[in-house]
Amino acid sequence: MANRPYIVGNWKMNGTRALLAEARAIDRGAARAAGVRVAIAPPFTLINPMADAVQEIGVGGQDCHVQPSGAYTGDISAPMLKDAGASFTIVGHSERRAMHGESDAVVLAKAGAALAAGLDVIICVGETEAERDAGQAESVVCAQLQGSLPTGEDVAAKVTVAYEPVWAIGTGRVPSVDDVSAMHRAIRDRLVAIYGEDGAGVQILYGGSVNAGNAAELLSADEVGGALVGGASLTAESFLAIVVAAG
Ligand code: G2H
Repeated sequence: MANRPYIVGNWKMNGTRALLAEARAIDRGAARAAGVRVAIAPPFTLINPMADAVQEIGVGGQDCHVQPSGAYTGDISAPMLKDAGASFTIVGHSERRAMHGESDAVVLAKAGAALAAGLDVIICVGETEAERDAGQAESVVCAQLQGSLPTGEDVAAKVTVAYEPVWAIGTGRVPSVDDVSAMHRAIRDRLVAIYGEDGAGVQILYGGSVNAGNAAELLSADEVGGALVGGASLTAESFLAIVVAAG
């Protein structure tokens, strides 16, 4: 059976408990959109109250530490996410790769830690504008996949890939549908090379300035199985418009 479109909100460092009202509204809207799978990755502080407040949507982390516990001041481990009510975590977002110096090896270790804790993982990849201009977009993304994706028995079913061109994140700029299709086809080929036939079932999300106005077109591109949405996921009105576009 084909996967349902998967629409994931990444709230980044936004939201206090007041924003749980939006999550409840998103949850009610998701219940009316049964053909679409919906999730939110709020900041760590909201994972537990959000998990308690919603019924339809998944709740996840935006990152996790590679170790399950220890002297790592300020960090959160995958078992902690799981204990708080998360069912998945994002790893390797470009903001983590750029601002926290996370290499493919670190992203791979984090993905492994998440899987070991019983979480699904959304692994982000994407090229910078300079890399695209240099004609290196596909080779950069494929190298990130090769270095960041965990392997092993039954792992593919727990992995989602998010393609987020760095230059499209929070900028209002998006690639053409043809460019999204070409990259997502290349990612699919690489997934099949890594996972064999299981790679055909891994969902590939597009992320980067997705909004209610451009979602339907971006979601129509080849091999796009959903979207990872930042700014437009912070209100129920804009996020549910994307969910509806995916249905
Ligand atoms: C890309 C995306 C969410 P935005 O980071 O992961 O954010 O939709 O705000 O570009």
